[in-house]
Amino acid sequence: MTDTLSRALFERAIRLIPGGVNSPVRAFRAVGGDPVFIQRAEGAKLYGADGTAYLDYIGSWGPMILGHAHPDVIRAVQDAATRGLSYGAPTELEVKFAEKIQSLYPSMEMMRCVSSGTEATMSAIRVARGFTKRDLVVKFEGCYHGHADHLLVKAGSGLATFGTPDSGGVPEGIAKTTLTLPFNDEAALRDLFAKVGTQIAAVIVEPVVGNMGCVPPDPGFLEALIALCRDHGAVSIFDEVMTGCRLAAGGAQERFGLRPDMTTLGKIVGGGMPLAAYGGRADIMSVIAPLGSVYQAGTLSGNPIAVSAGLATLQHLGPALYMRLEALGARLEEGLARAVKDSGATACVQRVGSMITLFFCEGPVRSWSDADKADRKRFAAFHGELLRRGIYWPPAQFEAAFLSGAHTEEDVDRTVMAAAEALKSAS
Ligand code: KE4
Repeated sequence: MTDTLSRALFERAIRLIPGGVNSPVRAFRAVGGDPVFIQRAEGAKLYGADGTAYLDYIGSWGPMILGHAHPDVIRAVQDAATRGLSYGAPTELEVKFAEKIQSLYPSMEMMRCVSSGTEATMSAIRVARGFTKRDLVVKFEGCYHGHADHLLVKAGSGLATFGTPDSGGVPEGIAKTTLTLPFNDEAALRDLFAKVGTQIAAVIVEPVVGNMGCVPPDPGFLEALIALCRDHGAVSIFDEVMTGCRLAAGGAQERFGLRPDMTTLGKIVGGGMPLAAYGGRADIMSVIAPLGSVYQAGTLSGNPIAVSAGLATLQHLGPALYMRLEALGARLEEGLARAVKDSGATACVQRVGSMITLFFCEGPVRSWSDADKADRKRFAAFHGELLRRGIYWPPAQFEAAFLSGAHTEEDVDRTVMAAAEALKSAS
């Protein structure tokens, strides 16, 4: 279902932009129908091309934890813009940003700004390879770390065999340097380290997975991952692009009391502007140019407008916000679980903080092989029913939905009611 203005815009867009979108998930291919073109957003609402208001559970795929167009963030951007948009030279803003990030992420003894989560993870892995002088990288099925070649890799035929490309354009030679294991499979990780531990440069993980839907770590899994890396001289990388400042101001590592060797951040830290970062132990980060031999650079890295938006966002990440997000998240989770039960649908709800997913399969979902059982068609029907009721849920089963500080209890109750109707009519 789309408004006629969105439809007209989509017809123009598909002539010039592949799929009519600048990022694939926005094309609604997983749920059918045409994407809604958005003209503006405020608080917890998106407004379509025809002015229709939608309750937003995407939040720009994570960044908008305060809600859209927060006055302090808008003011910071407007104010910064009057001093010019980009200098290509160091600024006090970047120092303040680095100090703020380190206060939230003590494991990030040194850090560098980049402009996207992909750049952050790509750079972190290059640094880990340069520091360890090893080639192999381990990731987990169902985790997404951006679109760098060596991260668009799926598991080979046997468990933990060399990776095979998960995208066109990725050479076999690059894919084979990435090994893929099932998330939450500590035994498989232990076994892999026993076999090739001396060749592993890094293990990268979403500490709470958002990219197969919301999948929490089993108790002890992350602790074992960090310990195995330490014992074998590999670098543990928490990809907190999504969980950073989402699950706590200090991300999953604060929530779980963990200290990875490196961390990548994005999304919320830029407040909706193109800003991301990677960092970690000072000895590891000392290999980066101009200090060391590992090269990484960026014209707009640490851009003053983006950093101003980020700093204005970070200043609002206090305990009251996370208490509110936890309460709203629990209310939504309970309501959706009740709606699933009442409808008799085969589905489960999984949540950590303000990240939540309704899977159309039996729970619990602990890994990609569990998530892959989800009924995509049922999800697509559910999504369409919600959209018709003015609820903009992520247009893909394998994505997390997000609450913001701008959502209200009434918004959540309205969403639960719409979901109950959608579950009944989509069954
Ligand atoms: P970006 O390059 O899109 O800024 O970040 C890549 C990335 C890295 N790590 C994690 C854990 C991520 O979730 C992402 C990007 N997330 C997707 C949503 N699942 C962004 C939305 C999109 O691709 O359009």
